[in-house]
Amino acid sequence: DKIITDKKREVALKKSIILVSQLETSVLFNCSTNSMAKLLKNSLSGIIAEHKRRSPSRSVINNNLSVEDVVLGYQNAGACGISVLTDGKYFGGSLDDLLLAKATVNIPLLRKEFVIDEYQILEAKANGADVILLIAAVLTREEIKKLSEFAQSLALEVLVEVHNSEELEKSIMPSLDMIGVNNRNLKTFEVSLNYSKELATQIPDDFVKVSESGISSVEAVKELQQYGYQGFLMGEHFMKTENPGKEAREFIR
Ligand code: IGP
Repeated sequence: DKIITDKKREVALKKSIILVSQLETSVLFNCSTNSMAKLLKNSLSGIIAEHKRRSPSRSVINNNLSVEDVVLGYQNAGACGISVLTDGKYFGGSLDDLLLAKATVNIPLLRKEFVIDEYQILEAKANGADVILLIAAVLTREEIKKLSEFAQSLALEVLVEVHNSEELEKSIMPSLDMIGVNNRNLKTFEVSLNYSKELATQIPDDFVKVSESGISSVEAVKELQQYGYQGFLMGEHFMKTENPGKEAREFIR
């Protein structure tokens, strides 16, 4: 389903315009201030907590909790933002999860998705996202530029995810807000915080540095902070518990 026809695109654009105008006015007015990058810069903890039911690397993580309970728990814990998986096939998520999260909390939301087309960015905006993710492994430099500039034009922030120095070099451009290093190799699922440590010095200071995946201790966060990281994207460690918000509190000062 990678092919999106012009007709589909046109319909989606119309739908999105209607959906955006339907969002509460407060949501629209908050757009410019709901900056995840700014919150991360000003936070001592920098936790971006993720809502994730299952994953290809671990199958079921948590199927019993409601989106509302999870995201409210994260917000009450003091998270800087929440990442909501909207991919259905591999992660059991949906755009409805994102919209429900938007209706429940007011901290910035990241649409966690394999974005390859502007259509998905409009969907993100229409369903309450403040930030989109672009995965450098599946995009060319031209695509990253086109998609990030489109997101910017909708007042969305952009987190670009990289896993090695080639992906990082290809991605650096002014239309990004945050650069995330994924500690998990998406092909082998192998996880090592060394990816973040090794790439840290190569990320220009203009971008908020985010370390993603495989983080499960306060010590690991503190160590990554020494390397200049201000954001920590954590999912499984919280979601595998019965009370993700409570576990998140252990990480937030
Ligand atoms: C969270 P973890 O190991 O804490 O659950 O990881 C997040 O980084 C991970 O879900 C993720 C992801 C992705 C998922 C990072 N990049 C791209 C789907 C697509």
